[in-house]
Amino acid sequence: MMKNRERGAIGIAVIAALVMVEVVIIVSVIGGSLQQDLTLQRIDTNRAFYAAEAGVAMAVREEWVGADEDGDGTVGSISDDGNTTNDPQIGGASVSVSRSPETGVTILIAIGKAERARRRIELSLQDS
Ligand SMILES: [Ca+2]
Ligand SMILES: [Ca+2]
Repeated sequence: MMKNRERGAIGIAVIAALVMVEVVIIVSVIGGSLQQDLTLQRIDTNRAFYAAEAGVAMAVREEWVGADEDGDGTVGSISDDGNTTNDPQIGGASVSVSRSPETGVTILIAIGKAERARRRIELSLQDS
């Protein structure tokens, strides 16, 4: 028959093992949620980039046809009116493109935004 002391020692060992299992589970859950957050951040970054790319394509088209197709008042800029609420929405991301003419070159700067992610594309157009 076991003595009370031995049973006590076994009980403490079992409790210590359960605490270790619990720690392992908590660490894996926290690690999993961090990984999930990183994945969401990567998705938002891609969405912001594709929105910026689409904005550049829209701005280049305005330059190409010589018309202000989005009606923001400038040929070659997209929704560059200081109001972010009316920026074009592309796949859950938004974009605006500003245009700054320099000597011999026009610079288009597209900013794509999706949640916390931002992507910027700068394009230089040589004047013909
Ligand atoms: Ca425009
Ligand atoms: Ca705008």
